[in-house]
Amino acid sequence: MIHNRYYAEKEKYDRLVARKNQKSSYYNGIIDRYEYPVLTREHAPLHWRYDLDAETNPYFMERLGINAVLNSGAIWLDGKYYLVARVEGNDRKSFFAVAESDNGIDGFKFWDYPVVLPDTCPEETNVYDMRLTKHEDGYIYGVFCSESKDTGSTDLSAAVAEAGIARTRDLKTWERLDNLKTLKSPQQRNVVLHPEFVNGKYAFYTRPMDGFIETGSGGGIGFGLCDDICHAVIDEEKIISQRVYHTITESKNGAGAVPIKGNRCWINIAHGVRNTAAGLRYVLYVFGTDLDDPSKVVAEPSGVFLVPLGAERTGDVSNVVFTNGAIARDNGDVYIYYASSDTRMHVATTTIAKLEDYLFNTPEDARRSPDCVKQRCKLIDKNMELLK
Ligand code: M1P
Repeated sequence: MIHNRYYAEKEKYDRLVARKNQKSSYYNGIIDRYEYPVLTREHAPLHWRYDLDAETNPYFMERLGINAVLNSGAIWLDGKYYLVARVEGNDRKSFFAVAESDNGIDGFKFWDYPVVLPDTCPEETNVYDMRLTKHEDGYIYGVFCSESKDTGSTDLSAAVAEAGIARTRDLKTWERLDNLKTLKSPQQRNVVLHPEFVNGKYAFYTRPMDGFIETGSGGGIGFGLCDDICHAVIDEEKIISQRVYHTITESKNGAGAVPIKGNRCWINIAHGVRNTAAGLRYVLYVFGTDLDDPSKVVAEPSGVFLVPLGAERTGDVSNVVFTNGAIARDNGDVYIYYASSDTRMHVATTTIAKLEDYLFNTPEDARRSPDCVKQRCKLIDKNMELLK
């Protein structure tokens, strides 16, 4: 028999899923933010967490709790918005699960079962942060971090991060391909597959790293080509977006959402990390690459695009915003899905026209305070004339 308490909890759950979201009062002319997160751990269905049976669960306890719902890949498919979320159990292991919504800003509901990826890597301990690429070859690819214990180290926490690759046509049945091999980089995280062939090859954005946490000599966002997606190997990675001293990418620089094809460039929404006395701070930034040669940066507005604000600033890993999914509709509307503090998912909306205006008309980083003052005084001078 189903435990009585289930019905009360189910009512709460249904109310949460049905809750309408609305734009917050935040304004910067670039993005709209929303009042509520779109996915939280409370969005995980009750039947994933509780044994509903009154006999075997007399206290109606969570048996397999969910700790967080975060970094989600995103895709528009057959009239619906889908997120493939990173769901982290109380046991710290992550898995992927599909949530769908009719409008992209509220009503996200998880499917009854999580994604069951073929278990092809016995050494793999954890998977997370899937980027979904609708590729021109007809498949939807999920590229994600595949983490294993570093058995060559005496440090218990030492791990190895690689890029796992799976593909599907419907988000239901998944085929696992070989992990990406980058011959010159020992570890990879934040790898993204470009949606189009480049010179007839599959093109990846990479993030070379010396170790699991520190990127070390890894200079930023790399770009590399490969012939065979089933056994993907990249010989050469070209760093297209460097880490730079005293900028938001000083400590780490990683690709985020799959690039969006604009009218003037590919729009890349990425994350930059800097170190502070309070630990690492993750923010989003945007850069544009050439439509014919996505390894060539053509627009680099300075500074942050989206930062953690208010309640977003706290969570399991505080002071973090992270994106690995955005949806661009044919009418130019863009939905950017981002996680705050490794805990819950939000949406911010904008348009391709606004993103391109931002990309090409925001001044570049002047790199030094005196030059930044000059840059600001120029803007103030112009405005003072208008305000006279
Ligand atoms: O904790 C913040 C983020 O840390 C990692 O990102 P990066 O590889 O750039 O340091 C990722 O593990 C990501 O999942 C996490 O949100």
